Amino acid sequence: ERGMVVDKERTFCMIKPEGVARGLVGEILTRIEHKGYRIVALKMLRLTREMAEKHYAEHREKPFFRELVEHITSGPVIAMVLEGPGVISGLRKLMGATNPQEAAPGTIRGDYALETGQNIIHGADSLASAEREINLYFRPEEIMG
Ligand code: RTP
Ligand code: MG
Repeated sequence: ERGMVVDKERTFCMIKPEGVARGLVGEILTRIEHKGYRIVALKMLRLTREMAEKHYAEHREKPFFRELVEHITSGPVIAMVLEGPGVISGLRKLMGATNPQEAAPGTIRGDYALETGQNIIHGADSLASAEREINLYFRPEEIMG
């Protein structure tokens, strides 16, 4: 049935190194779970340069790419798959704007960050990105049905 398919929407989410280092993992997971999204996969890992370059491939030509890869590989991150109705755009709303100075209070970036390069959390920005990123970090058997 169509409703079932929509409820099973999945996205990829990452708590970036500064979020882990600052002890915000519990707070962020709480917000995600209280909203009603289901965590269906979760791991802590440190990205290799190769993984980081794949993850942010869309930004390869940007002036900040080098800095971005340095940053995301600088410490352990939490990678997750989240599930729920409208979770791709819903997670982006919980995160707030890319520049935390423009992110609304009540959002994760709005409440806990001040710099674009230290904006704590990543979320896939489309269905295609979500599928690509989930496959980059997780094998099918690591995702709970
Ligand atoms: P993300 O991919 O990390 O979830 O962030 P986003 O969609 O909100 O923003 P995006 O445009 O995809 O940028 C990816 C990350 O690159 C860093 N950034 N730096 N210096 C700059 O102008 C600049 N612009 C973006 C940020 O850390 C951003 O999250
Ligand atoms: Mg992005």
